[in-house]
Amino acid sequence: MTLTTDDDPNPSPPATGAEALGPLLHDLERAAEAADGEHGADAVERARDSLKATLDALRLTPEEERAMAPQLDRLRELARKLDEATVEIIAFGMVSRGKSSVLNALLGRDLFEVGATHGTTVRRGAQEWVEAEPGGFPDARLILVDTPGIDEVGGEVREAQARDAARRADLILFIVSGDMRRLEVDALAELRRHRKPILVVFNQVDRYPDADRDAILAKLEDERVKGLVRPEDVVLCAARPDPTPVKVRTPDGSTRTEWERPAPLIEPLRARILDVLGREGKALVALNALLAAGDLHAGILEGKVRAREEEADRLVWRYSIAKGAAVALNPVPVADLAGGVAVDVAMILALSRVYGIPLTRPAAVRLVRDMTFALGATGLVHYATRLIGSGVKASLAGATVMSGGLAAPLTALGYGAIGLTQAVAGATASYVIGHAAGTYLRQGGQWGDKGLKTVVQELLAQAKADSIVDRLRDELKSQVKP
Ligand SMILES: Nc1nc2c(ncn2[C@@H]2O[C@H](COP(=O)(O)OP(=O)(O)OP(=O)(O)O)[C@@H](O)[C@H]2O)c(=O)[nH]1
Ligand SMILES: [Mg+2]
Repeated sequence: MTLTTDDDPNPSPPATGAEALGPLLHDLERAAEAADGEHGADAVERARDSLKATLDALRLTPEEERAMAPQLDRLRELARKLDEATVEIIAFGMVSRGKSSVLNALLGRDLFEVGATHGTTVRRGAQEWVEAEPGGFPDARLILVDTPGIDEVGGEVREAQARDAARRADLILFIVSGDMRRLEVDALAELRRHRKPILVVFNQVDRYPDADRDAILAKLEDERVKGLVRPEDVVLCAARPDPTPVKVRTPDGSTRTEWERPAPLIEPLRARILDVLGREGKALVALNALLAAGDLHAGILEGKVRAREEEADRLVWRYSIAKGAAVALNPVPVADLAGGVAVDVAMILALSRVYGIPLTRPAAVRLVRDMTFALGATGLVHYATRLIGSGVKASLAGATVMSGGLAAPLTALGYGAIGLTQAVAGATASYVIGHAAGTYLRQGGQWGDKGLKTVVQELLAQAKADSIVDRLRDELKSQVKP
């Protein structure tokens, strides 16, 4: 007897859409190259095409569409963002570093709320930066995004919002106002891991005497952010300098001291942002969209796989119970515990549909036969016989099927009486056969390196270890009543 069914009509691999990831990753690499070179010009275009192809190739069922609506919305949003050439520039950092003030200074208007108390900004806010136009990327729509501080006490949700926004952003302005704290260095390192372009903005420099400022700047450029940002990406700024006393001459000729807020020092930052975007903007936007799309796509595929596995588990369980009940109601010799082959064949055909690998009935019959043989050899029969020998046998004489409790194949099998133990052994056999078939189908219709016998043995051992046998017995007891 053959133990493999690899000679079955060659089943096609499951239509998970996994193949769609190929081109996406390819484009990702090319966009990454473009970000380093001068080929950013058509990177946006390519990213957009790739994203659309990815969306088209997902081929989700309506249930999957519903279950993964948020991820799909994000993917569509990314496509839209590319269409509109939207560039998100986000202010990120600890509370009261001047995140909102920096954005206001860039805008030249106080559109974001500023406050001396920690935690003034409580949610993400966005404003279009209409006046700015990066040279090499004239059709870009620049959006300035404000976020809550990442360290606010009790502000875990806000912190999560800020981090999420940072992961979406195309360019991050990491605002500090002095030597960096541990938390800031860690956050910076995390953002770098997401391959985000970052400018470290040393704000509030008006508060430091020149010597202190230079010392902090040297430290920032050197030890603290070494390897995380280039020295030229650390920019000095005074977005909202403290008011200073100025002498004003009154109409009567005398002088009076008034407090006035000096003009912000923002030009170096503005120039640096536009310079970065002018040179790398398109490639950055393309790369960022593809990175995000890659994550989302992987998540969607995982979701598909998870949903499929859950459906397969439910299906195997249902058929196992049906099989147990079939055995309970039809006296079969102990040696033929897999009697009710019809149930197993129906189960495997149903499973093959779940995994998108069409199996013919003869192929399913052959699979069941081979697995049953391997199962017999692994001692399920002996296991059951031992149970029966030790007097566990519980007669279900005159059993009737509880209405609605069992799957359809059962009703065709008539009523009889036999021990619960045989029923449990039969159900366990189906359970193992079902999960073994799952392994076979998941591998695209192959047993793989382990081979059929090892797969079956391991699953049987696992079923015993997981008290599956007890659970099957409990459910059979409640479903088949004398
Ligand atoms: N001296 C000085 N003060 C500044 C500067 N920028 C901001 N500030 C002050 O710092 C305080 C906090 O500014 P915000 O812009 O609200 O800081 P934030 O980081 O947005 O704060 P949260 O929203 O609470 O996280 C305010 O009192 C600002 O006036 C600056 O360049 N120099
Ligand atoms: Mg703020």
